[in-house]
Amino acid sequence: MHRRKFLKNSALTSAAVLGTAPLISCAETGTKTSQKISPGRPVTICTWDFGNATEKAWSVLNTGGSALDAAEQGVMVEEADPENQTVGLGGRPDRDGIVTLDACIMDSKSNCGAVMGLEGYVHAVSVARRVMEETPHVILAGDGASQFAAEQGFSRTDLLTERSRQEWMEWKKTSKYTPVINIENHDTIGLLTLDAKGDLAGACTTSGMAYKLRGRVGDSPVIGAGLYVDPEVGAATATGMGEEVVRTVGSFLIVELMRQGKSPEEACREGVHRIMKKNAGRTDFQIGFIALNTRGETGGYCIHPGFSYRQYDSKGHRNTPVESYLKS
Ligand code: SD4
Repeated sequence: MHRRKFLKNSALTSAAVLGTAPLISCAETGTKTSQKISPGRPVTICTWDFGNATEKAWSVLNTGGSALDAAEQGVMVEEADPENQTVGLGGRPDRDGIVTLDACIMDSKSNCGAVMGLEGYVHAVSVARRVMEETPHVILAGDGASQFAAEQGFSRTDLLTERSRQEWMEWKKTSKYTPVINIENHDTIGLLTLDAKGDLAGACTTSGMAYKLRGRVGDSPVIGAGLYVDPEVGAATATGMGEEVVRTVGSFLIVELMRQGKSPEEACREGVHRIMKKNAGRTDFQIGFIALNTRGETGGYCIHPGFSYRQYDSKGHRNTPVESYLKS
């Protein structure tokens, strides 16, 4: 059964159910699960099971494209997919029924760009890239970001699909302000790339927390929180409850842990644990990181509601619970 359908039809209370979703997708020669590490070979990974995104990124890398182009074009696949209700077109709206997008992009030279609360443009990542390349700034937000997108020639689109509108109308009927991020709303895409020249890049894009307060921005467009790239060490990106990732400057933390000698997998694990230590007693949110180092090694780590941990190695799909934080 398709994963999203499966989750929708489930009670969604047990970590075992949630554990069916892989945190990390890899691509090599067009497949999304295998990841052989060899010098000079490009690598790409992304959050969750967005095989089409990694395949696109892989095709860019495999034909000599740059890490930056691959990162952008990979996540654009999800931005354009109306069935993905947490990214781009068809994303779930905010509390007022308006879809707003957050995205950022970063390359090996510490060039970066971001948009926050962008309305009316599908490819937030491409607008973020223009901010990086065409302005002296790093972030544009709200109306200014939309104005910039228009000036750059992006075409305006209504991002709210009928499906997302209907769900929002249903939500309003009970309308207690409890935005959900830990269950179905966990499909933010963060994608990391290493090209044949050894350059790294990353991109992260999302419609954020469903039914969020108008103006709310999570971690995804915040450099250092949702995404970080350091040419000497590696790159990391986050998914899950953005507020917790911002508080801990999560992706920067993962890169710094790799700098200290940890593998991508170990760094992601340590980062998740640090966040959980600050949230003792809470079991209501999800946090995950994936990481890629300059040698092309990859890894990820995720906590699901109920505090069951899942660890992912460079094969990408090891869904074995490795420990329980509550017991330790
Ligand atoms: C946010 N981190 O806006 C994003 C949402 C997310 O998986 O990653 N969901 O907080």
